[in-house]
Amino acid sequence: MSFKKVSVIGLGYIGLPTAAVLASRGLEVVGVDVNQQAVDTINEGRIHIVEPDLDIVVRGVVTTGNLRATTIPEPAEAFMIAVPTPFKEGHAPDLKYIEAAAKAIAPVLEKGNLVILESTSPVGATEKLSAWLKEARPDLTFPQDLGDSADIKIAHCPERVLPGYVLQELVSNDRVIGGMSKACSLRAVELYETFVRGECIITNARTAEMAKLTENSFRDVNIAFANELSVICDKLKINVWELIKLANRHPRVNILSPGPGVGGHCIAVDPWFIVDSCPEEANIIRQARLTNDAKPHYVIAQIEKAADEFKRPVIACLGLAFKADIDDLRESPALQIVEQLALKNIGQLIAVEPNVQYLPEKLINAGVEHATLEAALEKANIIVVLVDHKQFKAADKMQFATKVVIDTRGII
Ligand code: SAJ
Repeated sequence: MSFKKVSVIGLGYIGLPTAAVLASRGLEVVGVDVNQQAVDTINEGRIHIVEPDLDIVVRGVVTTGNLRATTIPEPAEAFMIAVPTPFKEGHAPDLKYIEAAAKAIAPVLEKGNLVILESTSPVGATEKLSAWLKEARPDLTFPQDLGDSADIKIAHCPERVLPGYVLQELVSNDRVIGGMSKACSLRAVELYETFVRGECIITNARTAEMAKLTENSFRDVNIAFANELSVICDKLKINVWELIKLANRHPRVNILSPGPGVGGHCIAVDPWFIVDSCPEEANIIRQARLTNDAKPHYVIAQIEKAADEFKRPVIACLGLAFKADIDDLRESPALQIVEQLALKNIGQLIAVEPNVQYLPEKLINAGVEHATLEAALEKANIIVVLVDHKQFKAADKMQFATKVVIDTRGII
């Protein structure tokens, strides 16, 4: 039986694009979020996040009536949970948003429903979700007890889209579908096949959870290798960018790029879920996190050293976002570096971030100026490249010739 009405819980960077794409396939989609402002914005056909082309798709599906947003869950045939899974103190995963989502949808669950957990989750989270649902609805049966014949079908289908390319990757990426039983997986595949052109590959819920964590840990370990190389090369007076380019000529070597640290809410978070589950075993994974988290401090020390050569230098920091060509400042090493520099009072700070209208309040209060690239280049003694935004890559590099440049992204 094909799906007619689907509910997406959590209308953020993953939930909203997923809801919009499902709605664009003609399904009735009800998006649920606790944030009234986000709900109102979406119902006006607008969006509260930045993602290329998402505004056009949302406007279209809200106009046709295929997508509407609400704060109160209502019955549907399938529920897709796309809420955040941050970590608590000590890097233990915090499942409170999944638990809240489970409690919110439990009253409207009906026999035959499919519940999908899309949020990146530690191994065992899907089983916990099912246990929370069972606790709230003892009148229904669940796959941990009755397997294929349970009333409710539950699966973990981790999102794997890259911010900035979400609309393409939602459709083109392969999906890992980890059902709590075979029937759960098959039902979830039916839902994903309404919009995914990639392959839907079936496994169990625990393997699907671990697959997502593994992908992001793999990338974190590889970036840590590049970041460690950059520090080694500084000491040995070797240009790390040239070195990596040369090493990558080897047919089986593919080193990623060093940077000012690893940001975002995925790669800097998910490896900790593995470390939390297996603290004795996950040594390389833990060390990669520590190496990447140490990089912003290394960059700050480099800037302090450069500033020492001036009386009170003007320091222009290019970029605040956690990576190129997005507006997302959450968990950004660039932002962390500028915030900490502001506390050190080693000069006048200018931040250039073309993707945001205003600087975060913390920076405004600390006296950091928000300027255009041109204005910053004119005034600055020291230029620190923190993000490889397209505007910075396109700048005339002669403008940097007379400045002290600390280029954490290798674009100059
Ligand atoms: N970074 C580097 N050097 C590199 C690549 C990245 O320093 O060579 C830094 C970036 O600047 C950024 C951080 O790493 O600060 C993370 O950026 P990213 O582009 O590697 O990844 P995210 O966080 O935007 O998205 C990742 C993706 N995962 C993988 O590529 C394995 C995406 O597919 C996931 O869906 C997403 O995490 C997620 O939601 O988990």
